[in-house]
Amino acid sequence: MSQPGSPGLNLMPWPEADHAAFGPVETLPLDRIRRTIGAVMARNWAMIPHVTHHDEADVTDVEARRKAAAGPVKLTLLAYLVKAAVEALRAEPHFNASLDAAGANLTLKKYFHIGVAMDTPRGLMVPVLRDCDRKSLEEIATEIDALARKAREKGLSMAEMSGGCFSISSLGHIGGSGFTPIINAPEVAILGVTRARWVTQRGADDAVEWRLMLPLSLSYDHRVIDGAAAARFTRHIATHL
Ligand code: CAO
Repeated sequence: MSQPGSPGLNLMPWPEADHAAFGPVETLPLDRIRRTIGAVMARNWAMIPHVTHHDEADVTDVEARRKAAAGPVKLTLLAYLVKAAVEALRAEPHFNASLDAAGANLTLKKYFHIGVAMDTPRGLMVPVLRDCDRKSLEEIATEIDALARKAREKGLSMAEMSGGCFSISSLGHIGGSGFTPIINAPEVAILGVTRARWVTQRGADDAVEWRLMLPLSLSYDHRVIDGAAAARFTRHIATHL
């Protein structure tokens, strides 16, 4: 609803087109979950001024350690990213925050609940892992695995998807070199992760070194966060990894 003195979104009506006039078509009704996801995405994209900051993390050593780990739990890169996000939130507390609907008050959170985007047959779901500052890498990896199974097989409750501080959307197992993740309101930032790739770098004495670099794409709410803070936050994640 427009406020007095505010122009509102002032959008043109949606273009009506007779697609069948141009060739054969098939119309599929969207199910309830797809419509809800669409309405949430459209609201967040239209109401939050997004900027996406891109950076890379050198994950050569963390990947070597991860693959060498011989415990009963398979450690995933995502679990390391969750822990790195906690450290970045500690260093930049304005990222662990929510803006109210009037844009007048910022609530700073003293807990570390991290949402993880999951691709399921029902559509995108973002379960929230609670108190990630107090959990080990093994516990986080185990919880992500259990939530991913539950999300795919039975779906998740609203309670399991509420109360997050910050979200991570990892597409690295599929591919990509960067994207603009949409902020999961009322959070103020989200990290997108795409496929790690081997690159050559100039090492000591001009030697050529191969390093595994992970692309990081941080979308942030520019009403709350400035570009310099976003660059620092992304560096915190990269250095922590
Ligand atoms: N670069 C290269 N390889 C990667 C990688 C990256 N960034 N991230 C994961 N991989 C590899 C892993 O090494 C693993 O390979 P191995 O089996 O050979 O070890 C494989 O991909 C699977 O990784 P994983 O088991 O660690 O899975 P994950 O933690 O990356 O992802 C889950 C789990 C549930 C988050 C994911 O399946 C998913 O649903 N992601 C979709 C998120 C999404 O849809 N985001 C979009 C939101 S906006 O629409």
